[in-house]
Amino acid sequence: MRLDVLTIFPEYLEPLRHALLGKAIEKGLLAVGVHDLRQWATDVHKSVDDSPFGGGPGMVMKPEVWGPALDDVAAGTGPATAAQELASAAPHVDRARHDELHGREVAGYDGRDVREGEDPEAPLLIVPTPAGVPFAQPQARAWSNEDHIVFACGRYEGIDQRVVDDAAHRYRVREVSIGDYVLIGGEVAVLVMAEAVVRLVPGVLGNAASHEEDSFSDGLLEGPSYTKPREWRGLEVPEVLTSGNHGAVDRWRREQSLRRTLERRPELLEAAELSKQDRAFLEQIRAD
Ligand code: 6GU
Repeated sequence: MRLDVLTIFPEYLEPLRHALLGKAIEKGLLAVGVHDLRQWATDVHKSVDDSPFGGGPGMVMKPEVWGPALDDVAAGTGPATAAQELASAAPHVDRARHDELHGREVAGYDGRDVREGEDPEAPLLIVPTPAGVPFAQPQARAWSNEDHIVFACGRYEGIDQRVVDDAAHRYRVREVSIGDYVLIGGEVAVLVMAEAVVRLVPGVLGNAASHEEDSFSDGLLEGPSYTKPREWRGLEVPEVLTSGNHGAVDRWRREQSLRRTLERRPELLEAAELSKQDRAFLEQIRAD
């Protein structure tokens, strides 16, 4: 997978070099290019924004800068070839991760994000904006199958809408939000989405089974986890977890997951796949 990021703050994307993403780069599963948008500025002041038509506060990012920048990044031409290729920050280590040691098969997720009339070969263009459709685990899964994702980070009041409309000739374009709050720009949202997507690329996390128990993978929140010691500051680990009864452990985990989802995200229960036993358990705690 290749990720390209267009931004006026390339240094904001430094964290992509660390931890999981750095490991994916080291393994050759991921390439990341970070491009300074000002390389495509046309005037001596390297300006990238202008006042909005119709008036109002703030500035709008200019189409004559964004248009050629997106053309070049899609084609790998012009200043885009001089991208700062991110290398991993980690010292090279060939120690297998704990979750790689179980010999499980690495498998990808089914399904891609291709809409009717779109070229499935066109790269995906992600435009982070608080006015976008919500980004969630289904997008993370679908996008983990992409060869090339480009992120266009807007600042100020956003990017001239014609940039997004025109980019649809070369890209599959998605305007997305990472939540109901306003950030100053799209850079941090790109870090969030890149991490959510890249950890699902086959071989990055080591095994797909470790995703199957993630929150949201079955539409429910994950329950609590415990490790040694059995007793800590007077607090005991729930007895069932040390009982050796795997059936009882599985049922207890399911119930913790249901309880937590009911308390914190009750709306998720409507879309989740629930057994008769699940429904009976929820009825019981609702009654308590
Ligand atoms: Cl994706 N971008 C910006 N700038 N603000 C946001 C956002 C994205 N998601 C929530 N707020």
